[in-house]
Amino acid sequence: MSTALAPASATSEAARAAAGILQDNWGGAYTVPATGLYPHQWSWDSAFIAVGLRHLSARRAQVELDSLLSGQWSDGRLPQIVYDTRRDDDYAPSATFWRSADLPGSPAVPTTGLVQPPVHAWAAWLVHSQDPDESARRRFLERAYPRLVAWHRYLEDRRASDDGLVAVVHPWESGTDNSPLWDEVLAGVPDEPRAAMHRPDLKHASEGERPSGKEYGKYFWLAERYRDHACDDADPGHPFVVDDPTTNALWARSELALGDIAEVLGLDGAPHRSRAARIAEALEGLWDPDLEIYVALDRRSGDQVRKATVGGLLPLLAPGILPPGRSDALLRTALGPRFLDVASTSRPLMAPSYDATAPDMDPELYWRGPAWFNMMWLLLEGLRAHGLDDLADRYVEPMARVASREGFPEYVDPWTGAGHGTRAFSWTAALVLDLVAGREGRP
Ligand code: 9WN
Repeated sequence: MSTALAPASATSEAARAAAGILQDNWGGAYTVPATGLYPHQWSWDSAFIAVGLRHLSARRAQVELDSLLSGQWSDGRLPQIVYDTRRDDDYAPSATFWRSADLPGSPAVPTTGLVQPPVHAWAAWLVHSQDPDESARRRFLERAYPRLVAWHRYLEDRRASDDGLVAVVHPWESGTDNSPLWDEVLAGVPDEPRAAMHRPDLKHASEGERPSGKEYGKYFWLAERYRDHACDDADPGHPFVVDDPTTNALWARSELALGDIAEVLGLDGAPHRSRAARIAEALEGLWDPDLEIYVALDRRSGDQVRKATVGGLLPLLAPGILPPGRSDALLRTALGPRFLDVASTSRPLMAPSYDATAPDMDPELYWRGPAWFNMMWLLLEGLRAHGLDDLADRYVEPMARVASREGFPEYVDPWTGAGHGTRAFSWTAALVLDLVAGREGRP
């Protein structure tokens, strides 16, 4: 089913260009995030991509998620990357680095052992809702639901601790790789992996826009350690175990979606809603009353990492289950000078990934300041969940214009919109398409 887009306007032009990018990056069963920099299938990328693809073809959006779910491990984990072995030299760490076939419970396809934030159940729900008939015809939810339940069970059984929150064991798992939230914990991680490190990413984005060599050394060291412990989460000496606000907020949001999916399938949605409420309660352990935002928590030291990042606003996605007053406080932070700064004449076009008032905020450096389209899409969904549709709508056209002017970049300077990272980036295209289709679909 296709959504008719309005005649020639800046937004419909952007939507047309976005559709072209998704076509170019489509490989038959999934969409690569970018043909040069990211030549495999990525987990949360596929979920965001499916949200946009549903406007072009509900069937293709289902196939995108089906193909990611076919990379699931027997313990339920959905891997961060499903590799295309034809491109093994073009991205590091590669399938050869992970050797997933040697690990117990790995799937038939080569993958990483790490995961990414659980946005999939929500994406599956949105894909289904776009065309429920096509979804029913292809038994999409029947296939996806048990796998999504197993995925959430993996998170709960293997990654949640007594605090009720899921931990990430590598910065790549957060999807916000070099966020300032990880600096303190990474300080104790060695930066020299045993194997030689290869950086094909630097062929596609400049050094000043990517994590540093030292950070990469730590990323590789942690990945080696996790792999060499058979990707077993019960490794008491693993030095990076952190409760991440993005992962936990999306887990709660996706549990709510599992409730909706269960009901369409004639099952009981209540256990999913209760679990979502428990996650929201547990999120209180990440609340920073001074910054008025959710932060990270280092499980090893028990200390909070007190920095304001855009992921800390994402509990806005689960309004009904936050404690009284939290939504108001979070909205103050979202709309205030650290992020959208709505009262200022120099307000950004999109929310920065990191506190605009922090002295080390860098508008060009990856997850340390630039604005990302997925985070802004999530934040706008959070505003809509609070009835702020008019405000959210105001961002759609400027975002579509910037994306199109800059060639659908991976991330942008929040104020000027100047593009950074790779171009023709799939989730930028998909989410612009979704924003435009959503706005045009509203009266
Ligand atoms: C590591 C694919 C991925 C995104 C992440 C983003 C970036 C990879 C990298 O690209 O991470 O997973 O090599 O830097 O940070 O969110 O999923 O687009």
